[in-house]
Amino acid sequence: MGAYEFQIGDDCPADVNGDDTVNIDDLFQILGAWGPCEDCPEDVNEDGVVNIDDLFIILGEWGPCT
Ligand SMILES: [Ca+2]
Ligand SMILES: [Ca+2]
Repeated sequence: MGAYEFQIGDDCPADVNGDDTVNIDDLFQILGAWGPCEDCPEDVNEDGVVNIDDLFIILGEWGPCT
């Protein structure tokens, strides 16, 4: 019963740069896109804003995606 029960299909939403790993690069990309952002890969939960919620998802999904 994790705090973030993300269903990962054939893609990993927290992997914002698409290298199949959630790591510091994705975290920095989140920080770089911080703020209102529509249709951005950095907006992991797709609520139109890149913020702490997306950062926590990144941390929860940390590591290889597959
Ligand atoms: Ca990545
Ligand atoms: Ca978001």
